[in-house]
Amino acid sequence: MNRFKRNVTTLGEFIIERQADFPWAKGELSRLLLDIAIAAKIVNREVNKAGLADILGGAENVNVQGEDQMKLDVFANEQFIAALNSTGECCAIASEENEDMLEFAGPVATQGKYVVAFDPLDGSSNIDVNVSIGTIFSIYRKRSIGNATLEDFLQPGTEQVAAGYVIYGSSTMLVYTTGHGVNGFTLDPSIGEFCLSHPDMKIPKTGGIYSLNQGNYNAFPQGVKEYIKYCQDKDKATNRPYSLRYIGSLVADFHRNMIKGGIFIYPPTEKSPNGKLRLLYECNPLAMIIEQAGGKATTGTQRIVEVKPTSLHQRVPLFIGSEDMVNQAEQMMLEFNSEKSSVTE
Ligand code: P6P
Repeated sequence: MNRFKRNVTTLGEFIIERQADFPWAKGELSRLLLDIAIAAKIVNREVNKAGLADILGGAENVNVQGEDQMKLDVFANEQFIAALNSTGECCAIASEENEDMLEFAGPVATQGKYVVAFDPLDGSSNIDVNVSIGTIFSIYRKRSIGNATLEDFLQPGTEQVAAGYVIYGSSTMLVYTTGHGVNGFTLDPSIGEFCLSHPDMKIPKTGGIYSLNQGNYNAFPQGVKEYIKYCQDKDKATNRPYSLRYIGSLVADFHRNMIKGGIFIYPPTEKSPNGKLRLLYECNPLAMIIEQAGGKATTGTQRIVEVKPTSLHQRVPLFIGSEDMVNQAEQMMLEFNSEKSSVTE
């Protein structure tokens, strides 16, 4: 190996090399992605010492979801908002932690070309038990003339210009797509850089892992119950029974399936007729990533990225992962569920 050639590609180098993919975006999208990465490094630093700092425990606030806001949630939300505000490219954001969209002040409000929807710290209930958690983000071009409007956030997932997630786990990774494949970068704390570790990620076409909260079994639609039985049946030819793995942290369950193959399902239940997960900043970005990696993402009856959003915090059922496994689950939803699973609020 040439001793004068570095064998790592940093996120910054990679984004600049790939700038040619976007003749229309003279570096703005690159700047946006790099600022998101900076916020991720700052959040990572706090996540890694959450057990030490007094950052654990409820922040005495409750977010729009009615969930206790852990202090790290609030911290992460503030870091990503500050990072996106500093880019000069993002004019407004929508966050799981904020009831309404937030428009940035000054000239960027009208000159900024992008809006970003994000979940700053998904799976935060796992923070104090040291389980992997994550950030998920989705980037759209602003369509409105002048200031951003709610409509700019209610574009279908097919209109995303970029999507990604950060997983704060045994290592910290940033995985993103701009519609030209999926690439994963692992944070090297010794140099404070995300380095290309998983080029051109592809999810296996099938897998041996199914991931859902079995505790809700009695509330699942019949099609999901039938699919669970299918996963548990013994069949050598299709390597069944599959293994049930459920971390309870979406990004961690999703990332495991990206690497090993598998399916993650958050179905409709009586308590949550449209499932629990949010279309704008959880399902759509992960759906863009999985499709770019050769997988599939549906509501059980409709392609996730084709759902027309109607509100910022809209929920949809989510079947996502290896193409063959999602097809099988969808087939059972079609066969055993007479009523279509609706995707209204
Ligand atoms: P349940 C975490 O609270 C989260 O939003 C996702 O990260 C995770 O996939 C899901 O909820 C787990 O929900 O109902 O199985 O505990």
